[in-house]
Amino acid sequence: MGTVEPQVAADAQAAVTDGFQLVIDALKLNGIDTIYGLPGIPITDLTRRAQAEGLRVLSFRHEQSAGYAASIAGYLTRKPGICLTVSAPGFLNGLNALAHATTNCFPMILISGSSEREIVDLQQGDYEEMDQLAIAKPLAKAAFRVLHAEDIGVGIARAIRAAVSGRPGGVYLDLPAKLFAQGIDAAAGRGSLIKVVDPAPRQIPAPDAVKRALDLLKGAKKPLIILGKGAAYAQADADIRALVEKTGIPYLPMSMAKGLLPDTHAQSASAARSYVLPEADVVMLIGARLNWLLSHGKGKTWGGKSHKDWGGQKFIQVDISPTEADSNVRVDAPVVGDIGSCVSALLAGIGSGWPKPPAEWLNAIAERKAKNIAKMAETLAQNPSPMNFHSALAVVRDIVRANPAAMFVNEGANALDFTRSIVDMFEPRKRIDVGTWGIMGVGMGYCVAAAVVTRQQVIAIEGDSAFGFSGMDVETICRYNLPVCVVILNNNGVYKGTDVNPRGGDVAPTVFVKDARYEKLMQAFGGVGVYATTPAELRKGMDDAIRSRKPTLINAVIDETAGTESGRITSLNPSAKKK
Ligand SMILES: Cc1ncc(C[n+]2csc(CCOP(=O)(O)OP(=O)(O)O)c2C)c(N)n1
Ligand SMILES: [Mg+2]
Repeated sequence: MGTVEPQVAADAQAAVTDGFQLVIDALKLNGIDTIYGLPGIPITDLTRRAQAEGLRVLSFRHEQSAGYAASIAGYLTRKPGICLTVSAPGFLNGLNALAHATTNCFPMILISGSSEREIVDLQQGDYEEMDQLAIAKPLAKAAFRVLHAEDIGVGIARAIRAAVSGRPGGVYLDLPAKLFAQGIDAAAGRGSLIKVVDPAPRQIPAPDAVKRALDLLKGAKKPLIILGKGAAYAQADADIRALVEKTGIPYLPMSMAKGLLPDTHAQSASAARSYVLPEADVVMLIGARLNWLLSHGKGKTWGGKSHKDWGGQKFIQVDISPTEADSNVRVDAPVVGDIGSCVSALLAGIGSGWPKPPAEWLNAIAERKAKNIAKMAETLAQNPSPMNFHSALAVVRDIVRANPAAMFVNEGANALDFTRSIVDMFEPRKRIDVGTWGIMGVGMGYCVAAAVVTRQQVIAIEGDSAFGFSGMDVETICRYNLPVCVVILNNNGVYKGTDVNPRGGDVAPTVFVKDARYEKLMQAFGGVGVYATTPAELRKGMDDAIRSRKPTLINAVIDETAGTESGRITSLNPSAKKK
């Protein structure tokens, strides 16, 4: 008898599974291999068991960084990035990233543990009490809660579908503490899991919509194509390039669409942006929205007489969402479908022998481009002391050209705007940045996810303020020994380091500690820290980092007078009449 009893007990154990296990099994069944999160009640054992089951569990120092990592992993892979947090405060820390994912159309699932429903709903003061589902709803594309272990399969399937289908976005999944320990029959548990079939079904555009768009494009005298990050997300790189090249139409890449075609491409109109926007007569938007980043498609940027006037352009809008068209100005030819299917249908309609745009238009753009590029080359060739944004970014530009496969992270104000225009990208989905909101704090989370997902070298160009939002996660970079080279363009503050408080006392709100030694932060965790005051020192630091693949932070000291208020969006900043 004594030898039989343990066997019976083991069998009984194997016949039962629990909520922890079912969450892990459901994620694995759907090809999810990485969790970005931060442990604590009630999800600590979930992180342990997920790791034991072969999932990669990346632990951060703040949920916001974990969330940003998950969001960009979703963008890069077209699979939902998973962020896992504890209840109330951990959930709230992750929520910023969830909203960011929804706004930027990145597929992400924020999974948060939550406290006891009975106590939360009666507001009896539970540990980390909060009605998380209600709070997440307005910020997420969808939000679900699972109360019973047998519903975990459905809950995760619904979350995956909601995150990646149609226009992708952030999804919230609420898992109360009690769920994790619930035991159910193992066979029933297995049977309840769902492997999602075709999670992001293709959406084929209607042939008449494609024809309407091509007819409009064919009649254009000054056509322009604008590529947005939706186009980059689609991973239809060869077709997008073929569409641009076969039509011969000049194109502008939005920030994260840089590199879809190499920025040095003859048809790129980036260096003549302020000429082509007001001059174009037909504009085809591919995965780009007419939001603030494109001045809402109207006003002076587009040649309108005043702030809200139409510039006269006709728009073709290729987008997954049928409600995107007409959001800001009239769209004459909406083409609704997934970008890959739309571009391939447009390509088929174009066939061969599509007439090139009038030479007059192409020559006018080429002339502006040449002039602006020559002017920029002159500025970049200068070597002022102290180093400024241009002389530092001339180095970064060379290094990215020599390492086109490296992932490139960028945030800040001047540190963002100068970098975006100076540093060319050569391959799709290499540049990841502040996105639709111009959000600060994505930096270190993006670095971790970019390194983990792509296994490529990561280069991050960070404003000193931008870096501070997620700076502690350099420890995470060191802990996982990731090939990340962070360059801080350090001008002692937000926009610049020269503001003074007229009353004396505290320093001005935009100013930081002068000559802060950020590189020591990286050294504290075993990484390489470099203090660079010249382009030569910066170049050596970056070269060494890329050669060694060691976590590296370069504190690049920039002239503190070099920036402008709000970088390139000064016009959006209400300025007090009385200073
Ligand atoms: C989450 C968040 N908080 C605040 C801001 C406002 N903001 C825009 S840029 C910026 C920092 C700019 O300074 P820095 O990163 O040092 O870049 P610089 O212009 O100095 O190169 C701030 C705080 C923001 N965009 N996002
Ligand atoms: Mg700064």
